[in-house]
Amino acid sequence: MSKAKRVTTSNDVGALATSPNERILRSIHELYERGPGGSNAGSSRGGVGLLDIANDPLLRVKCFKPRKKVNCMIIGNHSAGKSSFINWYIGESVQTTGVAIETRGFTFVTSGRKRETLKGDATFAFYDYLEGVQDMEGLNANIFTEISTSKEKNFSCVDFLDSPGLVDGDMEYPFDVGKVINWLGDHVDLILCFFDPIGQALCKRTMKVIESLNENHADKLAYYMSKADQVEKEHDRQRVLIQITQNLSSRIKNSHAFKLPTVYLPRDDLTVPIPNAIEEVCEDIDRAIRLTVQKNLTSMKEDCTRIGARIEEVIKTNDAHKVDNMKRSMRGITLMIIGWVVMFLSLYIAVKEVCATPVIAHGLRKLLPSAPQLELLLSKEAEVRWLGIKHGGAYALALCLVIYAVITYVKNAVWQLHTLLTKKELAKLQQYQQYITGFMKLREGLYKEYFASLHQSG
Ligand SMILES: Nc1nc2c(ncn2[C@@H]2O[C@H](COP(=O)(O)OP(=O)(O)OP(=O)(O)O)[C@@H](O)[C@H]2O)c(=O)[nH]1
Ligand SMILES: [Mg+2]
Repeated sequence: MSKAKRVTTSNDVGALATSPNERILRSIHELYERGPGGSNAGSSRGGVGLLDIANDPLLRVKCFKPRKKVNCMIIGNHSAGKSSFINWYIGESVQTTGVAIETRGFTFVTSGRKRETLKGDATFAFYDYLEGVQDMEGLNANIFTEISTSKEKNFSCVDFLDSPGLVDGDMEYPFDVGKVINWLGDHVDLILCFFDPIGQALCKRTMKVIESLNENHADKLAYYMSKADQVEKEHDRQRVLIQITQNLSSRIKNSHAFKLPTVYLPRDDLTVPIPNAIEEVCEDIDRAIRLTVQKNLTSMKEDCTRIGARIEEVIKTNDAHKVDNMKRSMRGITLMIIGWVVMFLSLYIAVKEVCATPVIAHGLRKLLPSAPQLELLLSKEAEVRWLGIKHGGAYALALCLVIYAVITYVKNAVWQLHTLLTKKELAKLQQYQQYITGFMKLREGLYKEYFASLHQSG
């Protein structure tokens, strides 16, 4: 069965994924990397992915592989409950928590088949977007990846990024923490900001980081008052909320949409009821996942359209080149024939001139004494036969040679042919067109699946 035909099945990629969003994200990723056949597509490295087509030297379309997971960074003051939230979300204590300054570096927490900890170099290799900060002093020794086998909530669609707690004063970070957070802000999809009521909710460093993140990524930021259960009295909580809000309001954009829900890790031993919006944090993560699914589906459509248009352009250009090559060849052949005529004339003049020289003429008379045409060629007039000019033959010969040189130059300039696609290349492009049609169909299938999942959850 041809690869193009295989494109019509939709569910052979991402089959291991459980939730629809996870399945769709994985499928899109697979389609970019290995194509619809995935690892079963025959060749040793799988089928033809969208990236393979885009990167083909015949096309060279810039195209980026969409992410398989949503990247969610958590920032906030020291001891705001960042690591505890991640542990709670995945239902496993992968991150150390406590009242001391626990997290001194950055830790990615991701789902995988085996519990594993990756150090700096491996983390940089795992998250290729970190390339820009790879050489930053002090970061390599303070960046890790924790791989967890947890399947809790939507963890399979999220990569958490735990950041060092922000504090004011003498605290020395082994790297420029503000710079790294800002840099990461450009690459993650969601930034959760935790403010705890007791700690340094008004920490200047936190405020500064939030202010600069707001400049470009206001829409990625979500704010929470964490560890709200530590303040039992309602009016105390309100006071803290007002204080944090006042501090933030001058530093954040779209403050009209500003929300600061109170959250804490669920517990059964509360003496007074305290509102807990922890589900809102999960909902924000879910929303980011849905947005990423939509974004990836849109990117895939755009990429397919761009690649399809590029294939058409290459084929059209090749057709136009074929016609142009014909025209150029006709002009070249015409000039070549004219050149030959001029060259023939030059030769004729040259022979006449040479024969007219006394030594050659004498030799010829001796050699062919009875040739009737010979005298005509060798007559004294031969020297003046070109427009009555003495040595006119030599001038005429020179002129012919110059004309010949000019014609040859023009012919060479005109007769330059475009390189055309080989039959094999053309066939490959036509096959790519079929693949792209198949990718679009698959994408439509994924879109339907996505909408169906919205109805189910709604
Ligand atoms: N009461 C209460 N305590 C919490 C909550 N979340 C975390 N804690 C406690 O707060 C302390 C600090 O929590 P961490 O998760 O280590 O805080 P962090 O923000 O990661 O701290 P750093 O890594 O130092 O920046 C720990 O003792 C947690 O048990 C919460 O919702 N309620
Ligand atoms: Mg921590």
